[in-house]
Amino acid sequence: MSAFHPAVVGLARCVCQVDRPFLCAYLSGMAKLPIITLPDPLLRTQSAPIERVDDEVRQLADSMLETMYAAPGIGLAAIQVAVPRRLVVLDVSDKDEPRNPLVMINPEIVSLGDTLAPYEEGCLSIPDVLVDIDRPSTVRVRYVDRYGKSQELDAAGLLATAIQHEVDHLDGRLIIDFLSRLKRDIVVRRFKKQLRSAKI
Ligand code: GNR
Ligand code: NI
Repeated sequence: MSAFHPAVVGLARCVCQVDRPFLCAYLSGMAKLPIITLPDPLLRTQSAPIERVDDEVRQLADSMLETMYAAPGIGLAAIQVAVPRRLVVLDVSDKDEPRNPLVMINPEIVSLGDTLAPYEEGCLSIPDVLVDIDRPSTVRVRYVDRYGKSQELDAAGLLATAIQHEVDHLDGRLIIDFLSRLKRDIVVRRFKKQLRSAKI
């Protein structure tokens, strides 16, 4: 079996360059993308910074937003659609409110508040698992927006939690890493077993 997710192989093949998945996604007119799940080893990779915000990056961001809304989810990191680049999308608005899509390129946590707040976190790459995590309740994040402009945002509440969750993805960190080793191993084994039974 290939070490890469079929989506990546497909993207790579279309221009024969693993480095340009954005262009490939754009050319293939992709909209809703497949979300990779545990135990896919890609989820543990360190994502690389985006050097230039071009139409391909914006197209990928739009496809990720569409994927996130369809899931539905409140955030999505590019690695979850098998693209190891530092790009995340977020929208924590209620479903009866207007949409408030956020695109963050190369997000960096500038500072974290010193009070922790608990939240029961889920992850689209680890379906049906919830993990209680205490994280700083406020965060200041610096990022590049879809127009290539540097931005700084102070977030609190669910947005602060989601930003930290997404930045963790870019560094290959998952919510199960906040569990004890025993509990984490149980979850990982369950997903490995599911994958085996799905293949037979
Ligand atoms: O949809 C999601 N909900 C969520 C709930 C609590 C804390 C974090 C999240 S992010 C998650 C989508 C996801 O997996 N993003 O990476
Ligand atoms: Ni997640």
